[in-house]
Amino acid sequence: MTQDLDAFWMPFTANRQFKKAPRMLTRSSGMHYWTDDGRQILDSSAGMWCVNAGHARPKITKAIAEQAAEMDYAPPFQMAHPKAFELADKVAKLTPAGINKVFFTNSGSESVDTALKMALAYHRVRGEGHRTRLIGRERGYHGVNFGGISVGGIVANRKMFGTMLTGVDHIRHTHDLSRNAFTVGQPEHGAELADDLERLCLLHDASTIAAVIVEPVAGSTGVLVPPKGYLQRLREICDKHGILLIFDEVITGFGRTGQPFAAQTFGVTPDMIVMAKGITNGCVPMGAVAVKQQIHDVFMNGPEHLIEFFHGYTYSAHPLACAAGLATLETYADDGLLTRGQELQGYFAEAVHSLRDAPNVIDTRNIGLIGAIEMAPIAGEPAKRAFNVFIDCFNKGLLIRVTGDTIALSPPLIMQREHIDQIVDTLRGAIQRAA
Ligand code: PXG
Ligand code: PLP
Repeated sequence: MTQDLDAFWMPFTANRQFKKAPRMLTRSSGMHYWTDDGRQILDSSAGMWCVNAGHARPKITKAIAEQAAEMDYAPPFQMAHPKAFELADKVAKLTPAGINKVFFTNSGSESVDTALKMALAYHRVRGEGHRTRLIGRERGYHGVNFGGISVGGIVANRKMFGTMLTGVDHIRHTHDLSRNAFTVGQPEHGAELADDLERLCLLHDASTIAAVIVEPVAGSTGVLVPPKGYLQRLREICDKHGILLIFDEVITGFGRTGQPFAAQTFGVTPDMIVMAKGITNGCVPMGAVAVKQQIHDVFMNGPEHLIEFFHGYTYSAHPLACAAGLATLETYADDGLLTRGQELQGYFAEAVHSLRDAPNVIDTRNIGLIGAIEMAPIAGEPAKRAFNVFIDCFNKGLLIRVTGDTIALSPPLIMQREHIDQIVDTLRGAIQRAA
């Protein structure tokens, strides 16, 4: 390796380990990456849950190139460009009925903080400024900005950073291997965990709570599938107490669970949907918050020449991102990808659960085209076993994501059965060698 790796402080990476034995990707197409030494790597994580249509799709790369040549940038404050409206309209048509206003950001983290600010401001504009509390969930991941780590529930992402947002509380997570291990699809047990929100309503008084934010399927903490009835129950409690329900669909959006959004898969409509990643197939950074009409409408008062919501980013609705987003949604439609999970999830589930008898596997779980294999940690060395499996797989031509001792699978939605077979065969070998 002749390249100097010194200056780049890598995000969420074991920097010293990486720089001793770098894993460099230099090209991608369809289901695959290629490394700097020319090896083909099967992508079982859609990059990082974002390349849902597979890599280097011609329609998308062409749209980005053309947009860059035609208009590189347009100010999004008090100015606009046509593709921003076109993309907002197309995104709104994919979300559940009633959710039809779209605010653009550049990432999932920015979308989360945007949604939290919208929720607080919404109540204030309505004369309920006493609703200042935000409720998250243990093991939730909502990005890395201060709002997101405050409502998030991952200890390592919070403990180094001092005081979080005040007035935040958390409901319990739903992960329960004692009752639900090796469940295919949604777990039977745990709907009652939603009642933990009632506990917080009693503790704080519901009139102080602005919003609850949850991932329909928690991704980053190891694929936690919601128990049957759980999300319905959360919705009921929020409705009863006038609390906004925010779904963070950064990983579940754009076809991952067999519908455009997990809200549709689970039949529960939140008040706001946070999205990112798949909105541009990961090609250009972009995020968005989609909200119900009435949330938007309460802001539309006061003198018409005044700004209604004091929030936005230099790169909100960036022309390259909008061009990529429009081409991405066309590509999803061309290939039927937003519902393709429905035909493939049975085969995928069988493959994932076939690993239940591999050494040290303590759970296998799945929903749509998301799979997870949880392994018992090596005594005294949490996360080491999964990391060993990750390195072994990479050396054998497979890219996986691991979190703690859980392997998370979320391949591009274009995958064929033979890719699923290769993923599971490679994993089985690596898990055996990690025993
Ligand atoms: N919310 C959720 C539910 C996410 O999964 C974010 C917010 C933040 O998005 P940005 O674009 O700011 O990273 C995410 C991101 C993994 C993994 O392997 C998942 C994410 C990011 C990195 C790794 O589980 N999700
Ligand atoms: N910091 C400074 C000094 C700025 O001027 C701006 C934007 O104008 C920002 C931060 C925020 O940057 P962005 O809009 O890209 O989030």
